[in-house]
Amino acid sequence: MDLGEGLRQAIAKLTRATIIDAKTIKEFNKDLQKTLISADVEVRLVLDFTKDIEDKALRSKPPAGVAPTDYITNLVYGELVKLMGDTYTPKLQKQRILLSGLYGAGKTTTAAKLAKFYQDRGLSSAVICADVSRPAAYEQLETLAKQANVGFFGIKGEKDPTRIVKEGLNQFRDKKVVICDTSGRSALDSALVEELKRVNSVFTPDERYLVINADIGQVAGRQAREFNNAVGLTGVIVTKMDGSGKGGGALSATHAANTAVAFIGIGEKLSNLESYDASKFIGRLLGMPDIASLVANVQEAVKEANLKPEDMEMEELNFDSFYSQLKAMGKMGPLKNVFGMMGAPDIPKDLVEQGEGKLSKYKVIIGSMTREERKDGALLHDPDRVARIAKGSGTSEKDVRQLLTDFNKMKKMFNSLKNDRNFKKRFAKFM
Ligand SMILES: Nc1nc2c(ncn2[C@@H]2O[C@H](COP(=O)(O)OP(=O)(O)OP(=O)(O)O)[C@@H](O)[C@H]2O)c(=O)[nH]1
Ligand SMILES: [Mg+2]
Repeated sequence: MDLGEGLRQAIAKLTRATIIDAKTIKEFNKDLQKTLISADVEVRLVLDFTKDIEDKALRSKPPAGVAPTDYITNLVYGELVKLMGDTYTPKLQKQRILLSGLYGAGKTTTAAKLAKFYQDRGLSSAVICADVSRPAAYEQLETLAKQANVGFFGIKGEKDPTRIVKEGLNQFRDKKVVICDTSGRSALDSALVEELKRVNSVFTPDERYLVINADIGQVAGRQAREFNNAVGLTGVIVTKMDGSGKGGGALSATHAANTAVAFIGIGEKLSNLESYDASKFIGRLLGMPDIASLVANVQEAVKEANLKPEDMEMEELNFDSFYSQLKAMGKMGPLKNVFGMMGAPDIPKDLVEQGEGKLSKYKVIIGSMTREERKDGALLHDPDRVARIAKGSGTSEKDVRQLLTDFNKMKKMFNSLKNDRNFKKRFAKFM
């Protein structure tokens, strides 16, 4: 279970309680502790956190007209934001950015993402490859820079990173943002510190960001502290927030180490980078709508998925509508986040990430169903029908059963969205 899901479940349980007393709060806190610790938030931080909630929830009374559970939810929200750090406002001005970090943290990808981030905001950008250790580092960054449509500089085979940086800076004098990618190591050793210091002295960066992978969880705190002591950081970038259950641990530990999270990486694509905003991040985890980014995301996603408000007034799902819905889902990558922000977060990941191959297979399978079967999925509990459809469509029974599984998942999700009046109201309001 991920952090958001755990938090939402704890709050849902609290909402169902008839009275809020010391015992309910204690139990609620226990749920919070479990989910935070499983997200790898440091135990000490978790205990402080739940103690604060207990103190506040028991000592203060909700203001008139506010339901106790809403009051406590808000309290939790506020405390989580405090736990996970501050908002970072990227400076939209001329600057040099140095990235450092251990092997595979996401430095090279992030270099290109950052260049795109600033260039999309009107600042011409370029990247320099000063990673002289990793084979093919040059090609990797060159390819990414091309994709991002930003400048690239490197010298193949050059072993002195300071020479590369000097020439790169010379070449990019008229660029507004220049980002330097550096060598990784398996640990922060003296050789890495030495190399970073040398690059630092010729590059003279305005920002020195440490790139870390969310998967390392609370170890992020120690790493941030060590790099900060060695080379002086202006911020930390936490990547792979999309794929890790330990992101909460990494963020809280970074914050506790007195270093600021500047950006988060939320996917492999070059556009999957966000400047860090703790309240937005927590709001999303809790399924509380964040109005500004919600509107922007909805507009973008709706345009892309060709979705109309009527689509939310769905009839009972059947195989006729399944294929078109599945196809729309595929285009709805961004909508997944939007749903999350509107408080209906848990769309099965595999439904959104259908590959083209699977889709076309499903199309022929559905084409081999009789009209009755298409209208009434229950008929397909019959193994003879499954065998016939597999044969007719030139697929296997396993494929047909996979389709049935996906179908049932989507049906379940549609039903829960349909019955969620709040979600529908919010959705309609934003369209
Ligand atoms: N899902 C996801 N993958 C990411 C993210 N950022 C980077 N990656 C992937 O992580 C892998 C490693 O990324 P790199 O950018 O090569 O990491 P690096 O720190 O430059 O690695 P070295 O140069 O070997 O030290 C790549 O496959 C990236 O696509 C992210 O935010 N989300
Ligand atoms: Mg690299």
